Amino acid sequence: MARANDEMAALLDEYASLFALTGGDAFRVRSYQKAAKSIAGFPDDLRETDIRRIPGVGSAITGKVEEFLRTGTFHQLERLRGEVPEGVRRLTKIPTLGPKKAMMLFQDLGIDSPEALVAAIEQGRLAGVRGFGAKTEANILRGVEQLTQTRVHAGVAMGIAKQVMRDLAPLTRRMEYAGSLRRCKDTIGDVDVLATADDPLALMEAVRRLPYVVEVVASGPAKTSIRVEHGLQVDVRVVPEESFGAALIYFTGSKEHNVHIREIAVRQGRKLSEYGLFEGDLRVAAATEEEVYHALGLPWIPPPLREDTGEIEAARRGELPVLVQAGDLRGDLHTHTDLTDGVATLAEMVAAAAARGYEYYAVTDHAPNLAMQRMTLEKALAQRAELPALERRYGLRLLHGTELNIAADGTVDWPAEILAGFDVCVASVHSHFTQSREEMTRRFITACENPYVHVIGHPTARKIGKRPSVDADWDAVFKACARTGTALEIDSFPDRNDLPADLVRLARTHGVKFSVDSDAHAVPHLANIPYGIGTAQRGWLTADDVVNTWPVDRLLEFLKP
Ligand code: DGT
Ligand code: CA
Ligand code: CA
Ligand code: ZN
Repeated sequence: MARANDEMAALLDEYASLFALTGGDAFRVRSYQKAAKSIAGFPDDLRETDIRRIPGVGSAITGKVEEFLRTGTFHQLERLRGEVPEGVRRLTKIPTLGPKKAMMLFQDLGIDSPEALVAAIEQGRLAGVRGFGAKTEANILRGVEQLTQTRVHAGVAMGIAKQVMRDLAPLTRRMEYAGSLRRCKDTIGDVDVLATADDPLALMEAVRRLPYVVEVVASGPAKTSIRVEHGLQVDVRVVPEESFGAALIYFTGSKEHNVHIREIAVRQGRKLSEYGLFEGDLRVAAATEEEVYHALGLPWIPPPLREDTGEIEAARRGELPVLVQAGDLRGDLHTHTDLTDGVATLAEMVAAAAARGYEYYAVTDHAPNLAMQRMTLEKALAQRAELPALERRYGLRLLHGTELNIAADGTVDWPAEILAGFDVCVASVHSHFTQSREEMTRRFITACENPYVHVIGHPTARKIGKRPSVDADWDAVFKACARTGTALEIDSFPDRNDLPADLVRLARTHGVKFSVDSDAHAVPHLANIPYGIGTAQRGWLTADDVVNTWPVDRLLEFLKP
């Protein structure tokens, strides 16, 4: 539970902004805000304090505090909450809109939520409204996106999940993360952890006491939800040992997958829940996921496929793909060194690649057109000259590559005769992100048609939570990739995870091949590969779809111009 002081301060702040929105006097708005600050910063608990001793709290606010201590709220706040609907309050928080314009939209046009505002813009209903030009509308749409962006990328969520699980391990028998994290989604709303424990109450207590807890959202005998850094919530549930498998299926989801398999159970005259598969009172299966799926007449379905997008039908027909695994990779085709913007030397990167057991490894430092990297042909050739000695020393095949820049017109940094000297060329969009769909599509197709371009690097160029994907006719781009034998990269950096899974699956239907790479700029980045593999799995890829699982001879054949 939050401290009473913090709760009261939050209510007063809310009251201040609602008071301002409804045309309240600015002087009083400021006095509410000052009182809120003062209460939040007061060292003693509100409940055990003479409220009048708190600086900035006059008689009007004392009454509100006393009412809050009795009822958990105060009536003036509730009245304003009634006047300004919840959706309008969210509307006023859109960073690029501001409260004044938000209230104007509500009062004059009846727009009562960010969702309604987006719809109005999309339907052109704001055209001609004073102060809402095309540029403002674009800014508002971005602002709405920021407002609703509460998900974190899988790297952040995985780091926290692993930390929580390490810290709780001594109190648990079994523990797994479930939810979207286990399904290998690229963004995570909250982390779900399941555990079995000899002393569930002690485990719940330990969760509440984790040193990085920002807020205990809720805590009971079987579930505790905490908020940690980045505003991320972690749900830890204790489940019975004998139904761990059924619980793992349930809390792994997705919800759509769960609904579908529950229907299958119902058609069998059974009932499926997080406690197991039941015939009447008889528990037919519950202990392991395999047991539950088999009892439903299905093989075990890998979590990344569990989205109810055809995996249940495929499972029933015995046609689930044998998904590519991290262990299938024989090498990495996109990595950097301190010759450009990496932080490790070539020798350090190669040593780390060898330690991972790779059979081959491509060094692909940036090409000259990314001006700040100060790359030159001389530097690239000098790097190439170092490879044979490192190859002998570490016993793996080194490929000399480069990461080219796809210019606005689809051309790349070097002419054919220089490109021909590289074993592998990754080509990526690093500029002109906002070209029109037509221009961007043509740009990618031109790059694909360059016989020396083997892989399109981080194809959408998105940075999760920071930069949107570029806009292109992906069907047309993927057709060009298939036709020209150009692979698409799945960049494993968790803030990129690019190509995203839905596009991976689409590209596969066009017959495109993929390269799951680290894009490492430092030794630890080589370990990001599981994020890219998770995305490949969500895209239904098998090892054969991924060129860097292939033996080196088959790969070199693919890399011929
Ligand atoms: P997230 O957290 O938004 O990234 O996505 P999930 O999939 O982790 O969703 P979450 O945390 O709300 O719930 C975890 C799993 O629990 C979800 O994938 C399926 C299951 N679940 C939650 N609510 C329901 C529900 O109402 N019905 C069913 N069938 N399953 C649910
Ligand atoms: Ca979740
Ligand atoms: Ca959850
Ligand atoms: Zn790049």
